Amino acid sequence: MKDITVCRLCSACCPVEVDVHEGQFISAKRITPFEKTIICPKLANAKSIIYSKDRVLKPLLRETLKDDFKEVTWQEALDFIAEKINVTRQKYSPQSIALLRGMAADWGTPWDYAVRLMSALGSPNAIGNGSVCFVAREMAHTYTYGAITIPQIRDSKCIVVWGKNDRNTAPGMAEAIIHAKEKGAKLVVIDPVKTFFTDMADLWLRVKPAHDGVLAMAMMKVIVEEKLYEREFVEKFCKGFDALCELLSKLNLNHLSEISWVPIEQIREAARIYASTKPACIIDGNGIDMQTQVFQATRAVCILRALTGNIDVQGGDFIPQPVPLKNIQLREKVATVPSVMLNYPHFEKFHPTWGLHGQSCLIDSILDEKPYPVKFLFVQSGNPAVTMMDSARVRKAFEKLDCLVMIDMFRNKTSQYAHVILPATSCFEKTQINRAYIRNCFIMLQKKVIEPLGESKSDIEIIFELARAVGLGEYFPWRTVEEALDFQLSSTGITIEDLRKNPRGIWYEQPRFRKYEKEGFKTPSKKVEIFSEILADTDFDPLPFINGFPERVISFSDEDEFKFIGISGERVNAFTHSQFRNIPELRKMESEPYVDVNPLDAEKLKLKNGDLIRVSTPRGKIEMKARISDVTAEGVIRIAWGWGEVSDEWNLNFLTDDFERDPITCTPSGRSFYCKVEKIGEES
Ligand SMILES: Nc1nc2c(c(=O)[nH]1)N[C@H]1C(S)=C(S)[C@@H](COP(=O)(O)OP(=O)(O)OC[C@H]3O[C@@H](n4cnc5c(=O)[nH]c(N)nc54)[C@H](O)[C@@H]3O)O[C@H]1N2
Ligand SMILES: Nc1nc2c(c(=O)[nH]1)N[C@H]1C(S)=C(S)[C@@H](COP(=O)(O)OP(=O)(O)OC[C@H]3O[C@@H](n4cnc5c(=O)[nH]c(N)nc54)[C@H](O)[C@@H]3O)O[C@H]1N2
Ligand code: SF4
Ligand SMILES: [Mo]
Repeated sequence: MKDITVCRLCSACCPVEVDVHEGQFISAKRITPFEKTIICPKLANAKSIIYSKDRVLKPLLRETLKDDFKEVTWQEALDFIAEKINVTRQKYSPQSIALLRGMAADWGTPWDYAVRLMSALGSPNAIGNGSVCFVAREMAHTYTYGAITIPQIRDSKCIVVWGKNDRNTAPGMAEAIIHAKEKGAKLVVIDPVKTFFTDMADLWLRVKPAHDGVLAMAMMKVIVEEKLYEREFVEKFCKGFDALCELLSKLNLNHLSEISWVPIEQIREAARIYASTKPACIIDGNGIDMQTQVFQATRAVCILRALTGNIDVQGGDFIPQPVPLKNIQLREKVATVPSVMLNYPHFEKFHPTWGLHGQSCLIDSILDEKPYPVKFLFVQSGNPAVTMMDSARVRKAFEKLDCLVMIDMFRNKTSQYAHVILPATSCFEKTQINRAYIRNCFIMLQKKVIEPLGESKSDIEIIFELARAVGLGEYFPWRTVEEALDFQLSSTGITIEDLRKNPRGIWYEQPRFRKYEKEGFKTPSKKVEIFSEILADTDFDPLPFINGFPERVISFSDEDEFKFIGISGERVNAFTHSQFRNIPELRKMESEPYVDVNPLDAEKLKLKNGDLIRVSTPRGKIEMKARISDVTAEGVIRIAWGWGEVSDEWNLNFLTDDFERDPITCTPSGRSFYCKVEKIGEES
């Protein structure tokens, strides 16, 4: 039997057709409108992931971290959790209970239920990892145009790929880029690393890691000085253009070129191509997200779109028309309770449902007990012991907790600090509405195609169970997940039944371009805010970098010993972050991690391919084999990402820093840091 659903083995959220036989998952393939398609190895091996012998299929419990886990019934696990929650509430406060959410369980409807549970408990501390992922980017877009824009790649004549590698991370987007390029679109790629797309590009700007803000300002300077901007759009629909011109006039292009490592001619060429080829879109990605100045750097990129009038036009960057689901998060119930993120008030509030994403603050509050101690933690669909910056600090914090409850399909390094593991289903064993499909006027059901394995339950059902166990069942009156989803959908006129009948999705409304002409933008001034009205009365730059570029954008830059810039490495097709190294078919594709070293550096360090090297920072060290290649520039190394799940020696986040953060979005630099590289062994 064929069935249609959404794959959520990574955050690309691809629509897929699944072959199911006698209730067993057999295979799946991506649904794509393009002729040239990209095979996803994770999906190709989804069967091995779903039926992996490592799946946790019953609740696991231990009284103390010294004990071994024992299989228990759901009732026993829930009773244990309810007791610990009650003790925490009495001894400390409801807000000493927190929930930390990884990427996997979806920022769609499951997140709403997790937040609702925390609100009902009286804690504002449902925290996601979006400060290092796309949420910081989304805030920068929102402060500029009122929403995050969506690149209209297929119809674009000029595509700027800025810190994104869709070939490995979002195959549908990559296929669209390839398609547009074949139809004649220009491709400009901004990346410190050589990738599939830099090889295909008309122009590749090898920017210095974390210097995207500088580069964006330099491109703006060219566009303004050469009068390549869209005058009518800027005059009618933007606020702050004069202030921008004044700022740009003070910047020196030679200096910007020097600090961003991009030759002046390339800056000019990129600016000219982007500003004069219409329509054009910019695809911005995690290469900019995980920087300590993500907010202003992304704002600068956003302003480039505005200057060229590429907003809300076909083939440009579209302003989405979200599907208006009911907001069920109950955050109003905890509105007066300070969260652990109280030092980042803008980030906490910029979006009605994204919620809180300063995960670093959670670690602060466990360790420093300010504004109060967090003592009880749920970790849902994440592996923070590996994926959060400064793993040693994170682990020290987890050791200090009274209780940690994980909700996951597998054990992982974070399990070392867990008292309970509640077994979650895989994405193919549950029904939910996927966020990717409600942000933009289109809605598709991620539909259960096989029954949950063992005693595993979907993330939403687990929240229902937890609520009932702690006496908050009244907040979750729905008998089934689908009934709850229908309640959320009731404001749209669409039902789950409609979505089932239309498995390929439903347009809530057709996309409308140039909406701003009638409606304005959803910003305080109703214009594109080159100059942010919200930030005008704060200590933050209302215009990106109006008070200069931050001196230090890469951690540890003032330490003499640490000469190399380390970049957190490629997301390879076979894995999602720390996941799937336990799946033999996928592990065969990438059996061990490497540090990519430029040949000039290899010569200086007397390194051969396969030699063992130690990479260290003031935070810690790792050891991996060297791979000599020109993917990075001289002085820059790239360290394979996600391998900390296999071994602590390979945990890149033992090197990263969690103290220096973007002042608005709390984002630490997981992307780049200064480090020391030493050879410690010959090729084996
Ligand atoms: N240095 C550095 N740090 C980084 C990054 C980097 O590139 N460099 N990347 C950052 C980014 S962008 C992100 S998003 C984070 C990712 O951080 P995490 O979200 O912690 O990453 P994963 O390793 O994917 O862990 C996901 C966990 O969820 C489980 N899981 C999978 N599906 C489900 C499900 O449906 N339900 C439940 N309950 N569990 C499930 C998996 O078994 C796994 O244990 O890491 C960030 N950290
Ligand atoms: N296979 C696979 N797919 C995934 C994931 C996965 O783990 N594995 N994770 C999912 C998640 S949660 C996310 S957030 C997305 C992220 O997906 P992407 O946004 O594509 O992120 P990355 O591939 O980490 O990095 C993108 C590019 O940024 C470049 N880069 C590094 N530093 C800089 C810099 O300072 N400036 C610029 N301009 N570029 C830089 C890198 O070299 C890389 O080519 O992928 C999702 N898809
Ligand atoms: S890229 Fe692969 S793993 Fe990620 S959602 Fe798409 S099919 Fe699934
Ligand atoms: Mo992410």
